[in-house]
Amino acid sequence: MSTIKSMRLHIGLFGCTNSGKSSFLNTITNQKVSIVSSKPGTTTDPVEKVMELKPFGPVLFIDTAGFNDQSFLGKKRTEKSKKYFDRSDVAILISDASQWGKEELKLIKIFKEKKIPFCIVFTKNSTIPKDVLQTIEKLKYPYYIHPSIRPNSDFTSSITSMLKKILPKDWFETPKMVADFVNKDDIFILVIPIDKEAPKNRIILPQQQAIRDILDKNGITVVITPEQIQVTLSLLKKDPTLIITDSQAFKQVFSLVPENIPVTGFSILLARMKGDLDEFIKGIDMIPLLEDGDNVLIMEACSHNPVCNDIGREQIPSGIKNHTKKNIHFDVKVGHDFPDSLKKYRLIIHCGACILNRKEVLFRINEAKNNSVLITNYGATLSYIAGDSKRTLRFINGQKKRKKD
Ligand SMILES: Nc1nc2c(ncn2[C@@H]2O[C@H](COP(=O)(O)OP(=O)(O)OP(=O)(O)O)[C@@H](O)[C@H]2O)c(=O)[nH]1
Ligand code: SF4
Ligand SMILES: [Mg+2]
Repeated sequence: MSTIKSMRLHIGLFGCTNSGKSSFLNTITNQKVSIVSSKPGTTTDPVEKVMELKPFGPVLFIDTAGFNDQSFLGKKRTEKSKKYFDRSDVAILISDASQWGKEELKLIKIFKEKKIPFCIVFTKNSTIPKDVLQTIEKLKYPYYIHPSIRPNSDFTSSITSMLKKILPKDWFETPKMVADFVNKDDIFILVIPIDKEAPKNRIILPQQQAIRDILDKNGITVVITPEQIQVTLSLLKKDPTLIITDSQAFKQVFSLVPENIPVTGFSILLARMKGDLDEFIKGIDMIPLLEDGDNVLIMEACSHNPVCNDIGREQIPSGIKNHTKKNIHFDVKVGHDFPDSLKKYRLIIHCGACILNRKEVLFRINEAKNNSVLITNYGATLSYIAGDSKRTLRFINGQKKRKKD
């Protein structure tokens, strides 16, 4: 199973036009990924490239447009590149030392404000002015002087050792989807509806991840459709440790599974892994408080999934309206661009965010907090509409408490 993009370390390449960002990307990947030219403003839209980079495993490099492009289109490109700050786990500031100046300092200020660990790569073999070097050394910013634009192992190992220095210590301990719940021979039932909306001939990534986590810990996975719940429970000699269901099947699962057997959803586990489940739970408490005329933002991270399409546009709006009996207005926004203004909303309901990295999900949660808007996700909302959001959270809360004790 290849690592999904959202789980890779995201490394943003930022700097002025012509500083050598695209050359850096091509050098480190040893491929012609980005167009390089001596004309400033060559990279217009950010370019993403995945690669295996030891010891981090799979990473995603993001080559951005030059930060100092003041032309009309340049400003638009810069705006687009700025969105990548919120997706970058770490940043590399690429600079032609002879041009070092206020744009570089502006970028460093942004990295600090946004708490993005960063390092500096000086390109073009140009001499770094003494005062610049002194300041950088005094502030202990890791830097590397890139002697040539040809790939070589020294170059790669210098970059990786810089990245290792700046990466937060907990990066290598990214929470797993279910691994921390699993003991040897525990039984986990995964409920996956195979209806017309199910992707053809495959199961989706959160389901794959759950299976892999359970296998890693020598647990036992039983994968079934909702129609097989009763027969499966009757065939098992012991109760399953947990039933994990697709959000679409909450109602059916709640009605068929005895209360003593814990139930949760893939999207709840995904929220725990990538986001802040506690914030999403607070968001759920907002639903019964919604009033006539309130605006709710439905936020989907991508537009290609017909299941999410139906959940965001049909199931959740009609479920909430039926539940609250209020005339609530729903806006749907799709894609990587989170709206700049959230002021008009009382609640944000985010999709499962399977294509976003943890950094971006946390950024969105933070933006909601900064605008005093509560936020929750599809899974938590669907379990609420199905009548028992507390049940889907009970097991996770119990595990959390057990860990604390
Ligand atoms: N000698 C030398 N030239 C370099 C180096 N890095 C980049 N260049 C040259 O600098 C010019 C600009 O390089 P790019 O990699 O396109 O720069 P960029 O930062 O991506 O530029 P924009 O896309 O315009 O923002 C090209 O002519 C490169 O060949 C380097 O380390 N040494
Ligand atoms: S959960 Fe979000 S990111 Fe994942 S497929 Fe659905 S809309 Fe796309
Ligand atoms: Mg470029």
